[in-house]
Amino acid sequence: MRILVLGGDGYLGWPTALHLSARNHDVGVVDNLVRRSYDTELGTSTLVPIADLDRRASRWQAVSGHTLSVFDADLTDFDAVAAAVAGFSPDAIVHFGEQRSAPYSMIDRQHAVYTQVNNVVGTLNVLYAIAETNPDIHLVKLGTMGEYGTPNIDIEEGFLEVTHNGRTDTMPFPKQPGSFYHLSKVHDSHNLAFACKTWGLGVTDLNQGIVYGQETTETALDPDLATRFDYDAVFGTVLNRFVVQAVVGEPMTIYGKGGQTRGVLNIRDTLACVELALLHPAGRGQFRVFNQFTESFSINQMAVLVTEALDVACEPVHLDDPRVEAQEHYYNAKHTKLTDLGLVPTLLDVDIVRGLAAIVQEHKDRVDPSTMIPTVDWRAASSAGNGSVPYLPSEIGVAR
Ligand code: NAD
Ligand code: USQ
Repeated sequence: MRILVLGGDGYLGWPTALHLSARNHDVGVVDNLVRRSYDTELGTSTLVPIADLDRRASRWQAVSGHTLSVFDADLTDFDAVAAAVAGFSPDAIVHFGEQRSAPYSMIDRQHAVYTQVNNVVGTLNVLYAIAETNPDIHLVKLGTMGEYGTPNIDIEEGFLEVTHNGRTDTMPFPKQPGSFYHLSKVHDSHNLAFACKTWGLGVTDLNQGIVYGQETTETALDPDLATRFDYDAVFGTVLNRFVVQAVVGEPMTIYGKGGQTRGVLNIRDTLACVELALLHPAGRGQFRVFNQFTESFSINQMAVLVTEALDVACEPVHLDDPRVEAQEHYYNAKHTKLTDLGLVPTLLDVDIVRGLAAIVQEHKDRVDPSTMIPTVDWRAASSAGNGSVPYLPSEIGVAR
């Protein structure tokens, strides 16, 4: 297949591009490198150093013999998206290219607006580019399990059969997202479903859980092929953060009671799931939803697992939860569609945690503990910045 990976310079997009290229697909990578500018804005940095995109691509060619086509394009610029799609002529597009941090979207009005414009407009442009260029292109779009929130009923894979006043219909599962970022994914999902119905596009919406891990088979081949690893309080996700905190001797930061339960998956399973979705495409006019995670844990359980796996010097701390979220709740989310297609999960255990800790250990001199303290307060609605994170609104979305 010819596959265009949008957001292909990011944590997940880069290893996915390599994974697909290694399997002899022709892969193009689209990115405007904005993720690197959030680091400049926030004063943060990936724990594992990463090469620039051109160097990554040329190193991959040297190591594997495969060429990656690189497109420097902002998805909110329709002409640039259309040129990349027409120029590469893909059979499928994998769309990772969004602002993906919930805390970043909750910093203040500018960051909320930026996140929703970037994500919703970018995805709309991709849909239009597909519809105009070649409606047979299968779009595999990264959504999030956080679209559903934490309802007091079982979470189905995308749709719920509802009987109301004696009549029955299958409806999109109700959405109760917990941040302006997660809301952007809900808006995307509605736009995707509408485009499938209206233009007959074929789309797979992957409602992915929290990803942990850093190394994949291909990224391990050369330091210049490494993918990023975020541990700061804005972009770092919980398990990755706990492992870094444990290695450097900082307390693991449990927000609130720690009964928040989430679906998680290993970074290697992200690659496998995307590949399965590509190999078994949605048909024309079909809007599919897969819940992409392999197991679920409460935050307290994650802290216990890391404590058991590593020689942890500090007790975890329960901080006041900076987010507005249920801290104890029912959670039973279905996730059978990808295993039905053949996914063999890589489950979290002490060996996986130790493997990740070894990577952290190698780079622990790069850890800046000050960036691990949560400063974004969900309850503070500010149109002028909450003062805790330095940023230049005029640069958001254009800084390189
Ligand atoms: P990331 O921030 O590391 O990568 C996203 C990439 O998209 C970056 O390289 C960024 O520069 C690029 N990008 C953003 N806006 C763009 C635009 N307008 N034009 C072109 N490129 C743009 O994020 P990630 O962790 O790799 O996540 C990838 C996708 O997976 C996101 O859509 C995210 O919502 C989803 N997801 C991630 C996780 C996780 O735990 N990391 C979990 C569930 C879902
Ligand atoms: N949490 C802690 N301590 C921490 C960090 C987080 O207790 O130090 C808690 C949070 O309060 C939350 C949970 O852990 O309840 C998850 O937080 P997170 O930052 O690990 O993940 P989240 O904000 O949900 O976002 C991440 C990715 C996002 C993706 C989402 C999948 O950044 O792109 O969409 O995971 S999901 O959670 O299924 O929505």
